[in-house]
Amino acid sequence: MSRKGVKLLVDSLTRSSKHFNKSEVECLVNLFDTLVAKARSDFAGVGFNRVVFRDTLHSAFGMTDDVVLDRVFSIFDRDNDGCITVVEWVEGLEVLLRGTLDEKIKYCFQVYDLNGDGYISREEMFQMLKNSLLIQSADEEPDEGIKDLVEIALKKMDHDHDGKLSFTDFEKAVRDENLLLEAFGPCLPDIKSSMSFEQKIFRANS
Ligand SMILES: [Ca+2]
Ligand SMILES: [Ca+2]
Repeated sequence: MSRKGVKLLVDSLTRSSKHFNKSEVECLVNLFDTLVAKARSDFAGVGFNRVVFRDTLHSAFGMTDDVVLDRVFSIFDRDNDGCITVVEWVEGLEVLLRGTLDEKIKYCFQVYDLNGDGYISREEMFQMLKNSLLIQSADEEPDEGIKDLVEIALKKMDHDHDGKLSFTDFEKAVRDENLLLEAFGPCLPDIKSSMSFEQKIFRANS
């Protein structure tokens, strides 16, 4: 892209950005260009694919869970074409790094709603909890413990008692108790890795 093109892009992204300033947008566009160059010819010049996305989030934020990373990719890739464009990249990172509680509630709900049908089902809670807990647990019968956790979560969060969590259920529960935001497993960068990411990426211009 020409220098003028980049400048116009940065200006327009800065205008639409809720939480990043101009120099931060510039840094993220530079990082985007590096990633596109790494992504070979899949989406030449336009964006990068799932593999590059996963590697990047893995090394930047220590996110390793494939189920979570696949969901995060789908959330970033809003038009569902398998390619992360510069707009999708900046707007996605905005929620991860600077999101308000509202934005994060929406994001975490989308991660946990694995099949995207608008509800977090028992099975989805089970799968998420199993993924995030098994790594730490040496228990020989972990499934029973996880089933218990699912029932506890439903009891606490399923306000309309239909056996699954709607967005309204989830939102209300997290507003009452913020710690429930990542109730079914980590899906946001922890403070330490997001701070070091910002230091590394935004340092150039600040
Ligand atoms: Ca896309
Ligand atoms: Ca679902």
